[in-house]
Amino acid sequence: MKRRFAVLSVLGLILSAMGTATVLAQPSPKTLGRIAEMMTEADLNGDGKTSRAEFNQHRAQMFARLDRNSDGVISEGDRPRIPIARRKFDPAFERVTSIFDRNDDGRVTLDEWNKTDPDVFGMLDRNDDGMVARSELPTAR
Ligand SMILES: [Ca+2]
Ligand SMILES: [Ca+2]
Ligand SMILES: [Ca+2]
Repeated sequence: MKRRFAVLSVLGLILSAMGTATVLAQPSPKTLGRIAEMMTEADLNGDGKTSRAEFNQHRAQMFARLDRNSDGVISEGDRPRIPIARRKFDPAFERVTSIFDRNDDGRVTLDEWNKTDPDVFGMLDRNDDGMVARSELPTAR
């Protein structure tokens, strides 16, 4: 069983995209690419649009991947033993805790994870139909 760490880079994308509302208001080309990539990844049924449900499911999957021991919390206990895996896990873990660990206890609960601010999806869904279509992505001209 090969645990792919692509998901961690996707997570990095989301976290970068989430930085602040300003990031989305005046995104750099790099950020635009990341956001587009993230929304494409979250289009789980491949219909070219990402629904909020798909977005949430995608996020739940990411939480599950980081919560390696499945105790409902992303914490030190999830750090892989294999050094090469750890090198990839650590930066993601640090980013996650720095953003989501609201009560500063070094752990990110599912509750903390779900309280993201700002609401990236809401900002991307410009016509407010609960879907983010490719044409709504900031990369689209
Ligand atoms: Ca879809
Ligand atoms: Ca855990
Ligand atoms: Ca916490």
